[in-house]
Formats: sequence, structure tokens, C-alpha cells
Amino acid sequence: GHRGGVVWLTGLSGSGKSTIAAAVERRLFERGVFVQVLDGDNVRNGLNGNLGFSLADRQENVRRVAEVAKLFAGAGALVLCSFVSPTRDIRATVAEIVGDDYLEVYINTPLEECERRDVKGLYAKARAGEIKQFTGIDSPYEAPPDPFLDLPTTDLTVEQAATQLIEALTPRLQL
Ligand code: GGZ
Repeated sequence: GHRGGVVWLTGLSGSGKSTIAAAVERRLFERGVFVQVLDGDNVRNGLNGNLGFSLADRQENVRRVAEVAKLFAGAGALVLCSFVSPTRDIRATVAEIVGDDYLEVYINTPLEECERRDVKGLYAKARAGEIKQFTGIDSPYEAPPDPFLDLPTTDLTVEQAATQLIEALTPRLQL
């Protein structure tokens, strides 16, 4: 049997957090692991529908998610959380709430690469001033200095990144 835990993916918009989380989720689900993904898509409409993208709102967004993730982990789930979570302060809040079950994963994609991909066209809008306080453009991103795992996506396919993450989690969570 495996232990619950909170895998926290941090990185820029478009870095690949949610794509990698979905690949890990699929592969662990196939192995019978109780896995739950939390990301902006499933919490920013409902639970956190009243929050925007100021640093204070991001802090509150992430704080609520960390509390929910802790509840899931307590029930034995492996929780994959994909949030920009841009500052060390914001991530320190998560670590404090979640405690020993917190595993920080840096989806390490340089801004130039995220902007080149611009999957959702958000960087173009941010550059044009149509979106304010956009991470990496006019709002900060502080890279995590000492993550549990660093995934440089420019050198990895999604499946390779998922494999590295699962291999890193296996001893830790007794998968
Ligand atoms: C950053 C923004 C912004 C601003 C909308 N800054 O690539 P996406 O679209 O799917 O992921 C981004 C997501 C970030 O939400 P999070 O809840 O992860 O952020 S945080 O942890 O900082 O609270 C992006 C979209 O929302 N988005 N406006 N201004 N990303």
C-alpha cells in the first residue's frame, strides 16, 4: 500500500505543469493508485472563483489549495497540484500547511520557451498589455532554489518527465 502525499508542481504559465501532472495521473491510476489532480482549471472556477492574480490573491488561492490537498493526502491520496505559485513566500505557506508530505517539483521551462510555445496566446496578450500582472512579464517568478525534483522540460518529452517524477516518488510514497 502507498502513502498519501502532496506533489506540488511550480513553474511559469505554459511550462507544462498540468500536462505532466495529467500524464503522471494516468499512469498511476492504471496502477491502482488513489490520485487526485488539483489545478487552476478545477479550482479557479469554483472554490477560488472570487480570486484574481494579484500576489495577495495568488497567496490565498494557493493557501486554500494546500488545505484541500492536505485533506486528500490524509485520506491516502497522492495529490498532484499544478499552480504557478510564483514566490518563495507563497510556496513556504504550502510547505507549512502540508508539512512532511510536501514534495516540491520545479517544472523548469525558461520564460523564452514558454513564450515561444504560447499555447494559449496569453504571453502575446500580456506583452500587448491586455493582461496585467502576468507571471514572468509584469509579475515575478522566483525559481525554487532547492526543489525535491527539477524537471528541465526543454530536454525531456512529457513521458520522460512523467517517468522521472514517478521514479522519484516511488521510494518516498511506497508506490
Ligand atoms: C499568470 C495567469 C494570469 C496571470 C491568467 N498570471 O497557462 P495557464 O493560464 O493555464 O496557467 C496560468 C493560470 C495560473 O493560475 P494559478 O492558479 O496556477 O496561479 S497562482 O498559483 O499564481 O495563483 C494561466 C492563467 O491562469 N492566468 N492570468 N496574470 N497566469
